[in-house]
Amino acid sequence: MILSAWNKAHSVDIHTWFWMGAAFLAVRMLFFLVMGLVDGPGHENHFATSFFINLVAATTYLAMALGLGSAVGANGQAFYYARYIDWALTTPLLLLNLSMIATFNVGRKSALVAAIMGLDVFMVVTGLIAAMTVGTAKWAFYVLSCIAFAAVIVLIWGILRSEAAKLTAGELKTYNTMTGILTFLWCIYPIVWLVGTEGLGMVNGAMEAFLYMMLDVAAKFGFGLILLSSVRRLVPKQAKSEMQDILVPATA
Ligand code: RET
Repeated sequence: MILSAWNKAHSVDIHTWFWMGAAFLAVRMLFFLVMGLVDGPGHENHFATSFFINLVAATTYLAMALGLGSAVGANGQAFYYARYIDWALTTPLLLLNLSMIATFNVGRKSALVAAIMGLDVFMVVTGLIAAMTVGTAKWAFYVLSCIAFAAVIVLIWGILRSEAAKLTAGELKTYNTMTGILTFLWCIYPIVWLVGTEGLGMVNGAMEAFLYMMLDVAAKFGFGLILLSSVRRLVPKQAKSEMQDILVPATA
């Protein structure tokens, strides 16, 4: 099989990928901290969430690199529960970043934003249960997780996007770019899970760790970078507060 041949040819130690992930994400975390302090006013919420996302991820990778955060599942195979703690904390914040762009003020659409973030946490928790179990339970929870994921995607392309459409053309463009990148990258996770050690076992742990590391770095690091370069180009704070005055009575 092609994948197992690739695995043998590239038998890099799993911890190499964890150390690389920790290093990338720590640098990124420091970048957001410095940017937040230097360039904060007007964009501080974006900097704060991006900083926290990278802080959690860098800490998770450090823990995994040091041999922590794994347990043996019902199938006798070790799995990293640390990933799920990371995702449970960071993916809702990535969606919060997106919601901040779409709504300008998330408080206006708190129920919608809470529903999106709640479904996302449900997706991660059911994914963890799938990873820990075997047989019917594994696949039932995998499907549940995929349904929650699909619901998140439908909401961000549907109701949340229609909120972004009420703002400026620039905001909608940013929203579409961010949502497109997010959808593309996030769709790869359930595929890696399926072929990886927690699913069908078609790729080994090192290959799985490499793929997740690349995805995590792109989803947190790349997404945050594009987000910040976009929000800095968007309408100035003054214009935004006028926009809020218009939006609040209309939607209250
Ligand atoms: C799992 C397995 C079960 C089915 C689904 C999954 C989706 C996971 C996703 C994770 C996204 C993680 C991100 C991390 C950022 O650093 C739990 C793998 C649907 C979408 C973006």
